[in-house]
Amino acid sequence: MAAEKTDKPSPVEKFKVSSDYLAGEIAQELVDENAFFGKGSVQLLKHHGTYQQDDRDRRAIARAEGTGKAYMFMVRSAIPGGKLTSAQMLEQIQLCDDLGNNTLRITSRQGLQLHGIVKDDLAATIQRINVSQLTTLGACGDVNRNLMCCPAPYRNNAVHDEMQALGDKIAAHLKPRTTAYHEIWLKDGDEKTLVGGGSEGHEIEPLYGKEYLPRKFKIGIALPEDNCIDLYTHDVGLMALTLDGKITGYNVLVGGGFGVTPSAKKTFPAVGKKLCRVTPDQALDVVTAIVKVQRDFGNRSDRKVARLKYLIANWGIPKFKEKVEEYYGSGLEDPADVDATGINDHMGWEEQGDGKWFYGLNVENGRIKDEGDFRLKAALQEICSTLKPELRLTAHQSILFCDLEESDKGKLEQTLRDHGVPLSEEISNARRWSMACVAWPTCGLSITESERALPGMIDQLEAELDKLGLADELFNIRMTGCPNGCARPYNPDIGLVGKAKDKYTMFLGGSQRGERLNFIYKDMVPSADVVPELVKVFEYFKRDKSNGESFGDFCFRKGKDDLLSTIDAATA
Ligand code: SRM
Ligand code: SF4
Repeated sequence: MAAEKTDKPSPVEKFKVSSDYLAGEIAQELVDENAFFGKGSVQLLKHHGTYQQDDRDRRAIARAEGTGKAYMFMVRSAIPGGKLTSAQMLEQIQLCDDLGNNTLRITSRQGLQLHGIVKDDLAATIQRINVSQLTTLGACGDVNRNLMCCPAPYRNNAVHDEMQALGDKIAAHLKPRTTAYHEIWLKDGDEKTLVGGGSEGHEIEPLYGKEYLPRKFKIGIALPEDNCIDLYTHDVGLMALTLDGKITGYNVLVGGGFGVTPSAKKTFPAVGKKLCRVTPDQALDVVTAIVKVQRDFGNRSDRKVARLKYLIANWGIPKFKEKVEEYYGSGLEDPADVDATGINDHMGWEEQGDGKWFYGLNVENGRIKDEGDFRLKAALQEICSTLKPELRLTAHQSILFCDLEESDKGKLEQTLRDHGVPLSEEISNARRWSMACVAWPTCGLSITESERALPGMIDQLEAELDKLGLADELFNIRMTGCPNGCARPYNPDIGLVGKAKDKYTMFLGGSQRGERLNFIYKDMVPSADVVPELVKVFEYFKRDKSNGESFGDFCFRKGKDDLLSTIDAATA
């Protein structure tokens, strides 16, 4: 599936190449009278961290009124390891109130997204994010995306700080260097060097060149005993190997990725495979070599099969490794025989190892909002302006308040309670381990509801699990509004993927550890039947699980045929 050099480049390739390093017509179109950008700019804008969208809830009304689409923009900040200050969070919240749709969203890659920005406010939004010393550059587009890293601020040894430091180094190294970002969005006098790009000239795109990468590229760093960032779903996953509290090296996993087009048989989800083992000193250069191999050999004619996972499926690991070694300049050690053994969502109180504390707050589907008695946005504003903790965003769309004193604990909990925000400890396992992508009304690709549908299903599931005496069971459930997989639904215990209007494909048999794909249990399940269908499987699980077996491991052991035939027989 690797493209032949003679294959015609895809239209997006042409837009990139002719854009003078991502400038294109964006600056001119930004000030025209339209509420939207043209086709080429829409593609280029992604590299600047913004997507043109329209309010899909309003489409029918707009059609009836003859007013056309209600255009608006999603603006994504890339935040390596999800590490940000209280002041930066306060500015994003202020932005969502001033210019967005009054909500802010923590993403499944430890980033932040604003929705509902109109074109006239786009530049001001990006400027304000930059002034707060975050950036949207490279948050989307055919470049390295937000780098994920275990966010837990453990300080009993240097392991977590070292992983984050490596992540910061890789993220900075792989940032686009184009000056177009600064020229288009930032005002004179803004701190231009703080945001990743340089100001030396366009020839300084030494890694990406004018074509950038064939497709998005994702990198994550985690530990085998705590795969909280879902390492196997990344183009490149670095699994830290430790001895006596020190990082001795990293196992490099390659070729994970979840986007699928069910009608195109050539597409598939994949979990990363072990490539090699590197020392901490080698990690940056080996990752860079992998990026360069994908840059030079990834498919540039068919974007459906342009991710690294297709190059690896086409070549196989030995050939891919050989090429990486050639680009790196020497041989690479075989990987260690280590796999993920566990996961920690880092919710609740934990001592950091330096006498201070962090608190993990579960944020349902990452949406920070004030709605009725639930006032998370106001609670965050108070916490960030009084306690001023350092913050970390998790890969589960949640938030850690870090570096707190023992004496801050009461104040933090009271602030959350005063604003109607349930503490993580009060949330059921089913809800705490659930995750949904954005989908309607902003995502242009969504087929079904996701973020707005999952909470209601969890309400039902909680009641059913209580009845079955399974409320304490630990399993993860993830929903997406289409098969692109933004909430990573192809490796958890339960995956629900929007397939047709109000219908989902049900996947079972993954695990919280994330190391294997789940399988399709039933297709085209109407939303109203999702929980009843799950309950039947939970009933079987209750009857037949072996000691300590998790729901996902049980489904995996039984397999699809057994699950279907046994459950059909029991309900006939
Ligand atoms: Fe995603 C596209 C939202 C994580 C795979 N994703 C989109 C777009 C931009 C829709 C579009 O192209 O028009 C969605 C914007 C919705 C909106 O209204 O905000 C969108 N993706 C998200 C977020 C916000 C989901 C969330 O609920 O948190 C996540 C942002 C992460 C970030 O901060 O960078 C998000 N997307 C993911 C993940 C999970 C991950 O990276 O850990 C995946 C699966 C892993 C992977 O990349 O393989 C993912 N998104 C996709 C794909 C399929 C890619 C593919 O290889 O085929 C698309 C569509 C595409 O690229 O063509 C997509
Ligand atoms: Fe949109 Fe599909 Fe991603 Fe959900 S999975 S945010 S519906 S692209």
